Parts: sequence; C-alpha cells; structure tokens
Amino acid sequence: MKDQLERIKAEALAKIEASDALEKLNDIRVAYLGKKGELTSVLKSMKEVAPEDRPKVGQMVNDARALIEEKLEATKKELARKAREEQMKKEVIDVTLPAKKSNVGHSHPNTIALEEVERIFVGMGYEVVEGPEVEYDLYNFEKLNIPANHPAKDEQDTFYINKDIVLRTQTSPVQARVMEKGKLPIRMIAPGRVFRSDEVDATHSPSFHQIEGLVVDKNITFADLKGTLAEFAKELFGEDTKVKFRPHHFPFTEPSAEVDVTCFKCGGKGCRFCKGSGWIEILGCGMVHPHVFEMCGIDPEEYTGFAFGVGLERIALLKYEIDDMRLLYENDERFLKQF
Ligand code: 2NM
Repeated sequence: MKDQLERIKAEALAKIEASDALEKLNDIRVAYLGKKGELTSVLKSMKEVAPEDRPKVGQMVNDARALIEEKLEATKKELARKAREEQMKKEVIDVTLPAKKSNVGHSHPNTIALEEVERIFVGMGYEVVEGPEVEYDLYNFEKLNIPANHPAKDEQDTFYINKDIVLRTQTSPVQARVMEKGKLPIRMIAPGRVFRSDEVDATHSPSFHQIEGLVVDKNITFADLKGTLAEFAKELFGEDTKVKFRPHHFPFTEPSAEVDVTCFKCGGKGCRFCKGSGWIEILGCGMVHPHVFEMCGIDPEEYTGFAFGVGLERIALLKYEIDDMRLLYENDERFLKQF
C-alpha cells in the first residue's frame, strides 16, 4: 500500500511538472484527487488495511494529497505568471520609435481674409447672415432694381438654371430676404460664394466670393456710410489709411460710389503696387435705392440705409500681395502654407 501511494505521488508530481497549460492541471486534479481519483480509491480500499495500521496509512494519504495540492497550486501560479510575461512581451510599446507626423492644415488665405472682415464688422455690431447659392431671379435681380432686359442679366454674365432660377451673381439677395422679413433696424454682412460667367484669368473666376453689407434704420445718411467704410479701411489696412469716394452707378443704390484706399505699400506716394496712382480700389457702395426698399416691403419715407460690396479674393490678393487669383484656387500646398 505504501508503494502504491509512493507511485501515485511520484506519477502525479511528474505529470504536474510536465504540464504547460492551466486546463491540463485541472485534468490532473480530477484524475488524482477527484471523487473517482486514484488517491481517493486508496482511501476506499482502507478496509483491507489492518486496523492498527489505518491511522498511519490515512496520514500518508493525507500527506500525499497535501503535497499534490501544493504542487498544483504552485504550478498554476507559475503558468499564470509565464502567460502574463508572454503577453507583456507581445504588447510591448517601443517608445523610442519616431512618432507618425500628423499633417495639420491651416486656413486658406480667403478664410483668413473673411474672418478678418467679419471680425471688424461684428465688432461694429453687425450680424453675419448666409443664404442660398442657387437663387430665384426675383431675389437676385428683380427686388434689387435689376429688371428684365437689364444688361447685368445677360446670359454672358449669369448662369441660368431655368428662366426663374440662377446661380446668384452677388450676395445681395440674402439682404433682400432679410429686408423682406421686416425686422428693423438691420446691420448685417452677407459673405458667400457667387457665380458669373467669366473666363478665368489673373483677376477673374466664374466662382468667387463677396461680402456685402447693409444698414437700414431711421436717419441713416451718406455720412454714416463714409464713416463706417473709412473705419473698416483703417482696421483692414492700417491706421494711416485714407479713403476716397468716386461717383459710380449701381442699380440698387442711389447715389453710388466706388471706394479707393491709399496704397498701404507706399502710403499714397505712388509705387509699382498701386501702379503709380497712390490709390487702390477696394469696394462699391451707396445709399439703398428707394425702389429696392419698396420691393422688399420697407417704407422709404421712414427708413434709409446704405449698402456695400467687397470681393473677398480682391482683399486676400491685396493683403497677402498675391498677383494671380488662380493661385487661390489651385490649392497647391507649397503656396497655401505661406499664409
Ligand atoms: C455693391 C455695391 C453697392 C448692395 C446693395 C444691397 C441691397 F441689398 F441693399 F440692395 N446689397 N448690397 C451693394 C451696393 C453692393 O457691391 C459692389
């Protein structure tokens, strides 16, 4: 019986020693210590042992059991440790590897210029309003005092979707829509993409951007227009900038003017940048035509207002001294990353 116990013990320990997985350990536990296990069957055959030897044999069985259990437990821990070690090796992170360079873009010069213009007007209490790029002829032309047969409506200038719908040629239809809503007074700018049937060259594109402004209130005068735009020019091009208003014609304003600013390169003396004149043209403006007010539901006897329009690309080209508008649309990174 003693030999049998020793054999069982040695066998169990050897198997435990040789096992390389947690599940195998469990099988060994069942095979030796389980209800039908080998050690248990030794206990069951105790009746064959002489009564005086029974306590001693019982003690031996218990010792063997304790030893096997101990060995099982220790091996289990060791296997778990090894498994964890393996996993750590597999998941190791090499912190010395150079990081992947993330390519962060930045604002397009048009966007930088737009945000600058918005900042200036929002600072003066204006709201920024957007509207549809595909517009009714009614809002793009009719309500802005540009009737049928007006030369601005020529197919040479305008992309027609059908006879009533066009790609907007200006952002003033946004202002016609705001006026029509009737909430007065109005202080707004309308930035956005506009479309004209132009050939591409250094200063033209069939799709470009405009920022138009509109102020409507009681007692708004041409002096308000001049003061506002003079302030705008100073903020955009520098404190010493002066403005000059030249009479002009727009269908939606009367009187109308074009505005020049003193050249910010030479201060007005005349240089290559301003082609020797000392002045640079930047925008068009005027007092809103009474007829426009009427068509947009505002009483021109009670309200007056001024409006203006600037080309965003023109501002960007001037501010960043870019000599060809096409550069703004090519999206060549080598060009864009300079701003
Ligand atoms: C310009 C020049 C002059 C203008 C007029 C209006 C409206 F909606 F009030 F009639 N919005 N913008 C305007 C006036 C635009 O762009 C060169």
